[in-house]
Amino acid sequence: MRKRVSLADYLANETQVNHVTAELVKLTLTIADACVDIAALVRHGELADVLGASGQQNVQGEDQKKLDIISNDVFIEKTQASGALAGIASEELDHHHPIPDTHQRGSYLVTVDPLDGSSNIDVNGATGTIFSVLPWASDAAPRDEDFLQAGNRQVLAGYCLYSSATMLVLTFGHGVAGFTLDIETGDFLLSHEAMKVPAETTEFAINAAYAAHWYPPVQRYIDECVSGAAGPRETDFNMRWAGSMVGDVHRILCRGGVFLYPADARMEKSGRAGKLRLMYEASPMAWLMEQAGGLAHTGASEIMAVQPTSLHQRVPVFLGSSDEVQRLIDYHNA
Ligand code: P6P
Repeated sequence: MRKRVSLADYLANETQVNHVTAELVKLTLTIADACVDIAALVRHGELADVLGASGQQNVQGEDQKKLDIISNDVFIEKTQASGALAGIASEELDHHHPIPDTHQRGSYLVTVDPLDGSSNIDVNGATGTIFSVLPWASDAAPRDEDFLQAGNRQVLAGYCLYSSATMLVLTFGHGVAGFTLDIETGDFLLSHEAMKVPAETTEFAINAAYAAHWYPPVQRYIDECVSGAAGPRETDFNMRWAGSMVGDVHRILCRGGVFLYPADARMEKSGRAGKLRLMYEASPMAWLMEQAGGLAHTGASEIMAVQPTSLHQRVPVFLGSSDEVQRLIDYHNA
């Protein structure tokens, strides 16, 4: 195999060229280490006796898988010791996790979905860890409300995809880079130098089971796609739905596509503005998409511009190939 750039070498270059701080480099390497540990647990599956339900529910009222809890514990245990963090907010915790006094507090906050798509875990489907890093300029310990920063304040966003290969994909605001885990050495090696999302696509991702509840702009968009060459789009479309945002987003970063998780009438009855969470799903994925030349929108606002009002706030999500996201924005404004 040809010599590839390691994550550590890539980060050293980011420090030189793009002034990524040593503290943020340390945090990135620690997050990568946590993901290597989670990947090992996911890869061993039933043999590691970590599959199945935990019998507990998280703040979202969702049944937690054993691996949801274990992944959360691994991520927190590793990153709280990095010396770069002042606090950790997780999908699996009602409130943020403060950094224990035994560890040095740092200049950053992280929000994390430790195991996105965990409903896939028992059927060996794609899952992932999604993370978003925000600045924290104070020496004081943060409060929950200090995490409520818009996506355009992120300094690092990324995910680790646990699938055929384990891949770390991240951005510091200078493009999107993908690293593939060499399971022999445990190193992430640069494999996708500058990921770009084509503006055009004929592939959409949505859970069509909820079609009866969609609002008109989404109904119109999907109807037109499904009408294919005989319809107003005058071309046939394909559909994919991974059941894991990380899996769908990675496919879109690799070959284009448009991902839709809209709010719908069903959710409105329960007061929810969508399913996906802003802080640790929509915002980090939105930055990756924009950095790769795509768009990310709620239908009413760029996702990166949404000012959060709560840690576990949900938003509608339309992201991916810019021509298709723009069409969805236009349909919402029609
Ligand atoms: P549905 C996983 O639970 C998740 O949060 C995302 O990763 C994924 O895109 C979505 O929910 C799947 O939702 O309603 O199709 O199960």
